[in-house]
Amino acid sequence: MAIVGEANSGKSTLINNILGEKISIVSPKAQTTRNNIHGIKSINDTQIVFVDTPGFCKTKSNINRILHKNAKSAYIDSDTILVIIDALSRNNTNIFNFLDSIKAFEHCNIIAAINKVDCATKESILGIASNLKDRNFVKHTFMISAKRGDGINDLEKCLVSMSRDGTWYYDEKQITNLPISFRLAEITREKVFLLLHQELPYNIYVETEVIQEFKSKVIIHQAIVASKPNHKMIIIGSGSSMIKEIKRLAAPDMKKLFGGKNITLKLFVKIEKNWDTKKEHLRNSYLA
Ligand SMILES: Nc1nc2c(ncn2[C@@H]2O[C@H](COP(=O)(O)OP(=O)(O)OP(=O)(O)O)[C@@H](O)[C@H]2O)c(=O)[nH]1
Ligand SMILES: [Mg+2]
Repeated sequence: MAIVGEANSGKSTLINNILGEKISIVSPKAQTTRNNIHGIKSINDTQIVFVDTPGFCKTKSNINRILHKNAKSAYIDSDTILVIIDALSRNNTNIFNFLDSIKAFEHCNIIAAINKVDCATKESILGIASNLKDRNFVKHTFMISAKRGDGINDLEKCLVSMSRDGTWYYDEKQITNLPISFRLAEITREKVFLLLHQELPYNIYVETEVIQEFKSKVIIHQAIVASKPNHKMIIIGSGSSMIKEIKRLAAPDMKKLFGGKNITLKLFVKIEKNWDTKKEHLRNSYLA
């Protein structure tokens, strides 16, 4: 099943909460997620594959075009589409237009979740709920807080009840389809999203180049690939302060992926002009 919605509506937060482990990075900035990220949950004899997708956003960059293509490839073939609506958003026209555009998808169940009810006003929640009520092709509506976990059990129960017979795609214990190199790159990219601002986070990608795993420690070599020389300076920071901070925040998250082994993170910053238009770099950044 695909989780779709506008950028920043809480899709990745939801998938992490459902799985009980952080598989998809989260930030207060729009367009954090770039790929279709599979989170797998096996409950008794049912396996649900949740696909987190890049959020819709109206910028005209090349990356944005790729992100929309990625999201579409996830929901177009899904048996269930869960549309997340941000109750804190001032304008939900786009997401309702999207909902109406999938009305004719007769092959799949369409359900909706109004997210961030922990912070939203009653008026906003009820306004969205009433707009959803007018759309009878939306089979169920949930009010949730992806951050706090409110309403998530009911949502999961509903998904289990809608599941169809078929073979499992993944091993019972597997929780994601993502290779470790990608998960490590995403951890670093998340820290760049948290620490740096304006257009910079959108103009970088992170590539895990080497992972050396020993008995009690792991050495990870990564490149942060930027497109402009001044971005490289900002990422490094004065006296390397910024890159040190990125490492300081990333290493503990990486440690969890290696059963608590000590992490040495070696980060380098490279410049590749217009990387988002070059095939090789799009492949390295898992975008193509
Ligand atoms: N108050 C509140 N904040 C939330 C909730 N869910 C998510 N957030 C916050 O909303 C912001 C965006 O969350 P993400 O999970 O990254 O959103 P997303 O939909 O995956 O965003 P993109 O990847 O950019 O499409 C973060 O700051 C989250 O902490 C919620 O239930 N309540
Ligand atoms: Mg996301």
